[in-house]
Amino acid sequence: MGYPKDLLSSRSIIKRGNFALIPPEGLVKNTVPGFEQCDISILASPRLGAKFVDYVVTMHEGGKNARGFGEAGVETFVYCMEGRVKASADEQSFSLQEGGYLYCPPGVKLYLENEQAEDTRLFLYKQKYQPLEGSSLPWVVSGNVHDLEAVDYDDMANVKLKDLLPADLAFDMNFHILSFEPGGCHPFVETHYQEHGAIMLSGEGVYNLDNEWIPIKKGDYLYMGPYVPQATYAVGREPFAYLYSKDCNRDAT
Ligand code: UGY
Ligand code: MN
Repeated sequence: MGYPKDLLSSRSIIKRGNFALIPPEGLVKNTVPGFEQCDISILASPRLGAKFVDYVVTMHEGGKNARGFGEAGVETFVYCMEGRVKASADEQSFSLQEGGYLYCPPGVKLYLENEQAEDTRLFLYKQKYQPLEGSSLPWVVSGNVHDLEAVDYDDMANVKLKDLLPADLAFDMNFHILSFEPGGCHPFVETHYQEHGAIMLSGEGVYNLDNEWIPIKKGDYLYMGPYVPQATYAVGREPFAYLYSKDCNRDAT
């Protein structure tokens, strides 16, 4: 017989369309067609107010998605948080380790296969692609964040930014990593049209969302809706870093 954990408190905060904090201890396993030998949890989705869908996936030994992920007109992205996965964009295959990622444009399906006997942990994303008249379609992109150049964020030497996808109008969104040294912070409280899904990769901080200060740490997931005021301070002993998506290169609709 199992015993309940703590039913008297929860760190989850859900403000539909505004922001949400989804900690790992509250996640449930979902069945998503195509994923076998995988524990998969849906994070932000249109039901929460997001235009995209985010997931965390733990692939066990033999874990795979052989059906292909991504419907017509949908772009997909996978990031390896731990382990090793074979990620394919149709016939083009990549072996992703920690920090490795693959973007598939609309019309290209994403196939996944755990390459090791141990578990592999992934962050997964999909969104309906917004074409731009007169522009070509985006293309398959793969890389590892450890090979990317980090730039100072807004001239702040203790905050670093990495862009994972090309700065090209063909792309309607990008993934970034922001990393704050302990004590590092945003230069101001941002308020913007774009939305974010963000998974905390390391460290801990205190996040201001809609003028509410919320403790946050590695493993937590944040949804930040359009216009939600947002800023963070890093605390603790190691850099506080997160991977996040941001829509770009399109006019407001
Ligand atoms: O790019 C961004 O909008 C980013 N600085 N937002 C955030 O970290 N909440
Ligand atoms: Mn932002």
